Parts: sequence; structure tokens; C-alpha cells
Amino acid sequence: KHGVLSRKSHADMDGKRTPRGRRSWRKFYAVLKGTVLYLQKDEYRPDEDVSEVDLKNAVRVHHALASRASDYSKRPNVLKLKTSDWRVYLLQAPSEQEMMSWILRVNLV
Ligand code: I3P
Repeated sequence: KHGVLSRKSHADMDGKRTPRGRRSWRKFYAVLKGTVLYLQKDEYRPDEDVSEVDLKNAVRVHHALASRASDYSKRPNVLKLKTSDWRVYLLQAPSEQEMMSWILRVNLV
């Protein structure tokens, strides 16, 4: 699955709150491949290797939990992603349907 997602980091590894200056929203082109959610700067090109920068933004979603971010109301279509190493991300999809689809797909990994 792939598509546009905006990301806000809420908690870093071990669940510590992401500090000010690193909490802003950033837009990515997201690609879910196997157990990894790649957050790329540019659109998905199947025949190209993932760049170093994009690898840094990759999120391991094995044993992660995705759910609607019902406690976040500043933006619509936002899901909350909790990873197995206690990171928390907010991810905004372009539509309600896309948000639901990402939640289902991530939780199936
Ligand atoms: C953050 C940025 C985010 C904001 C966040 C700020 O600042 O303004 O947009 O989240 O608020 O800390 P920075 O770019 O310096 O990291 P919202 O858009 O959700 O308000 P927060 O600290 O309350 O999460």
C-alpha cells in the first residue's frame, strides 16, 4: 500500500515525549512494504532503491498498533501509530477512507 501521509512525532523510542522543535507536521510519500513503513520525500518508484534519508524515516510496524487519533482534533483523518519500541506518531491521511485503510493494513502486519 502507498499514498501521501503527513507525520507528526509525538513520542520517541522508550516513550519519551518528542522535544519541541521536532514535533512539527511533515508530508511524506508513504510505502508499506513487508513490516516497514517507508516515509519518503518523493513519490514511490518501484524499481529504485530507498535513499539513505528515506531509510532514516522508515518505521518498523511489526507489533505496532494503529488506531484513530480520537483525542487529536486539530486535523481531520489522523491516526495514531504506536510502535513496539514505544514511539508514537500521528499520521494524517487525505481522507477518512484512506485513514481506515492504513489502520487496517498496519494492524495486519
Ligand atoms: C511544534 C509544531 C506542531 C505543534 C507542536 C509544536 O513545534 O508547531 O505543529 O503541533 O505542538 O511543538 P516545532 O515545530 O517547534 O516542533 P500541533 O500542530 O498538533 O499543534 P505540541 O508541542 O503541542 O505537540
